[in-house]
Amino acid sequence: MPRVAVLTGSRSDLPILEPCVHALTELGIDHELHVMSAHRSPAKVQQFAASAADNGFEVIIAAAGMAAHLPGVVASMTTLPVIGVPIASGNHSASGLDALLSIAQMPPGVPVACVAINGARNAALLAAAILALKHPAVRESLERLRREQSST
Ligand code: RP5
Repeated sequence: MPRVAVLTGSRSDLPILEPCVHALTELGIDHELHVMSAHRSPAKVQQFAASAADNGFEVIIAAAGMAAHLPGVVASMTTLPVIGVPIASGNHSASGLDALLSIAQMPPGVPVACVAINGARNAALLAAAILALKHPAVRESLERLRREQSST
């Protein structure tokens, strides 16, 4: 089965990522969740990102708040698609607008797809859409989910 890496900059981000993990599970997509910070543990980020493709990951979801450089740094070290989730983190952030701009405003050459502030579920669904191009089982799961949400 395809594998998705879900990375986030702090343990404090984990509650916001629950809908992402839930959706990946719901869709039957294997995933791993890791906490690593582009500024507090850059060596860990480099080690993970540079070897992610060789380790069988097909999409990376990277979440961060405030300066939110994790998604861009990860994207600089891999050609795997990277989906960024801007986090509105506690009392420190500018309501997540800081992270949104940091993630969305990647300079040309190293793209990061960006979902809404705290848009963790959509990050999972976008990862599924990418995987569905290659994995029929994921496409079927995604189509089923769309049918279900259309009927409510
Ligand atoms: C970012 O800084 C993290 O992604 C988090 O959203 C924010 C605050 O981190 P903590 O101080 O809560 O660890 O790197």
